[in-house]
Amino acid sequence: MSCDRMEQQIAGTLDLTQVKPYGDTMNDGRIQLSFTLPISDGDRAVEAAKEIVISMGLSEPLIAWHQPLDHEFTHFVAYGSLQKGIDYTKIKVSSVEVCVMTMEETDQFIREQFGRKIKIIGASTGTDAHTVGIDSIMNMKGYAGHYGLERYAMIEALNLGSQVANEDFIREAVAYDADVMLVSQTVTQKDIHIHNIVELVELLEAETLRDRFLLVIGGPRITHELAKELGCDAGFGPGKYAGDVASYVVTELAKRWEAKR
Ligand code: B12
Repeated sequence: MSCDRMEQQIAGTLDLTQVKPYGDTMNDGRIQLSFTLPISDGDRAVEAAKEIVISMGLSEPLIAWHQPLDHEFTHFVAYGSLQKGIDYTKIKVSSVEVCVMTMEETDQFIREQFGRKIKIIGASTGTDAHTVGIDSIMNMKGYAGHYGLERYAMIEALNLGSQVANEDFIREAVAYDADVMLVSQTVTQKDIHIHNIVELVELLEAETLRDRFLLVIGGPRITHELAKELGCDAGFGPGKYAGDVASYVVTELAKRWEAKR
């Protein structure tokens, strides 16, 4: 079947105002989920798992797999069908909108627009000990085939590592004369990431430094929307790499420089 033909068929059955999960056929609403119950494995446990699936608003529950984790806990893989769809046409998200450039294009852009290297400082701040996220953006090697900022000829990158106090981060950023501050936040227990970022923004504001830096945050539960809400310039989550950040940063800095001229 040609792609056009397939698209027509999908167009005939797919209603974007009522989108449901796809299992075997369009609109069947079939989903797979897994969970653990604090009960012993057995026939009663399987029945309980089916009721859990129904209590989630799913119909046609099927327990495809169950296994005791120990005497009192059982893990289940279940299927069920969702009856209600969602209106995809009404969904709006706020995300960083920028044309992503290659490393070479970014370097060339910096040469032409600024005539000097752009300085970027980064850290995983507060008590957060996770470094892999900030390393993946900043380190030479990068992540998943995407080189990090240290590799860019026209970017000077300083990675302070993890557990950097906000006060120290600001002091280092000033001493480095950074253009951009990058913050990584991985732990989100008790909203620690939010408190941490709010504190950083407040400290920057108190020292009238907020406008001096482009402030970009990232991490597994960071969205652009959240970043803006917290007073940052941009936010990046999973699936974003050095190229996305570099492209955003240089484009935004160029806009600001242009506005000041
Ligand atoms: C490795 C790891 C550790 C290692 C960290 C080693 C290191 N040097 O980083 C160690 C063992 C030390 C560790 C410790 C802890 N961990 Co841990 N850890 C993980 C694990 C397995 C992987 C994280 C990771 O490296 N991901 C890979 C990176 C590349 O992904 P990423 O961070 O999302 O980064 C991407 C984007 O988010 C984005 N990004 C990230 N940062 C930035 C920054 C900027 C500026 C930008 C633009 C983009 C960006 O770009 C990256 C590439 O796309 C996760 C579970 C998991 N599978 O995710 C748990 C996890 C993150 N850890 C967790 C916890 C709870 C802890 C501990 C608190 C455990 C404990 N009780 O001691 C401690 C932390 C102590 C502390 N003070 O922080 C929880 C966090 C739960 C939560 N939501 O709060 C997780 C989710 C595990 C879990 N399911 O419970 N951990």
